[in-house]
Amino acid sequence: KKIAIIGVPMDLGQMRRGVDMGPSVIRYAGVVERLEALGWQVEDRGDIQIGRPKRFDVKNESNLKDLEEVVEANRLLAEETAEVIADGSFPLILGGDHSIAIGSLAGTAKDKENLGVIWYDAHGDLNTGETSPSGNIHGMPLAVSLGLGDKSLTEIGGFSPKVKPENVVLIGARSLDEGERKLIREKGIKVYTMHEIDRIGMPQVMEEASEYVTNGTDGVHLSLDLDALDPSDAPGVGTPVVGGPTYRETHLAMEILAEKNIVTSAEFVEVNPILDMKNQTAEAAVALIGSLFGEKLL
Ligand code: DIR
Ligand code: MN
Ligand code: MN
Ligand code: MN
Repeated sequence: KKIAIIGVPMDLGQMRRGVDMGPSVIRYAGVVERLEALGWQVEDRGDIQIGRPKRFDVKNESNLKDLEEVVEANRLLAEETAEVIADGSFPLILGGDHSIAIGSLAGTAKDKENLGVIWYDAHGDLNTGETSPSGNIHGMPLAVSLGLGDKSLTEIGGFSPKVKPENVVLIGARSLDEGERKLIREKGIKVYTMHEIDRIGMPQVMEEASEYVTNGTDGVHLSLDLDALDPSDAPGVGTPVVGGPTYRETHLAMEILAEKNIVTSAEFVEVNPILDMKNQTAEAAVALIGSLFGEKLL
C-alpha cells in the first residue's frame, strides 16, 4: 500500500506566522522514515505553492482574511489530493493551518457521495464570515465543507457540499463560538466534547465515533488539528486551549482507528515551530501518524 505525502505550507488562515514551516518540521521529525519502517511505500510529493499577500491579515468586506491566496492554494491542493487518490495512494496532508482542510476535503470527497469525517480539534472550525469573531479562515473549513460560507471557498473543486452533517463527528471540542454552537444544534452534528471524553473515556468515544462515521459512508477522512491535544503535550500551536486529551489518549485514539482500518485520508495541521518546544509538537504528530498507520511495540 502506498502513502503520498502532500505538504501545505499555509499560514494565511490565521495570525501566528510560523505554521507555514509545519510540513518541513514534521519531515525533520522523520515522518517518511517512520512510515517506511512500517512497510509502507511512501512518496513525498513536496509542497503546494502558497501565494504571498502584500500585507498579512487584511480582511475583505466579508470578514475573510487573505481570501484570494487561501482559495488558490486550496484549489491546487484539491487537484493534487484527487490525483493521489486516483493513483491508488493514501493522501497524507501536512499543514499548515487548518484552512487547508477545504482543499483536502474537496479532493477527497470528489466521487464520494458520503464521505465520513473525524474532526479531532479543540475547536469546531464551523464559522463563516458572518459568525467568525476573527476573520481567520482556519476557523471555517468544516463549515465550508458543509457548503456554508463564501462561494469562492465552497465552490473549490466545482461541487458543494463536500460532506453531509450526519457523516461528521467532532472529537475534543472545548472552544466553540456562539455561531458554531447554533450551527451544531441546527444541523444535529455529533460532537464528543471534553465532557464526553472525561465521562466515558477515549476508548468508548473512539468505538462510537468509528461506528458513526462508517455508517453508510464510502470513506473516512481524519482531520487532526494538533491543538486538540492538551497544550502541555502540544505547545507548538497558534490557538492552544487548556484541558485537552493527552498525548497518550490521542495515541490510543490513533491505534483504535488503525485497528478498525477505516481511515482513507488524513491531515495533520497547525504545527507551528516558532511556538514549539524543541520540535515536541512535530514529534508528537509523527508519533501519532505512526500509530494511525499501524505502528505497534510488539
Ligand atoms: C476561533 C478559533 N473559533 C476562530 N478557531 C481555531 O477564529 O474561528 N480553530 N483556532 O482551530
Ligand atoms: Mn482546527
Ligand atoms: Mn483548533
Ligand atoms: Mn503506539
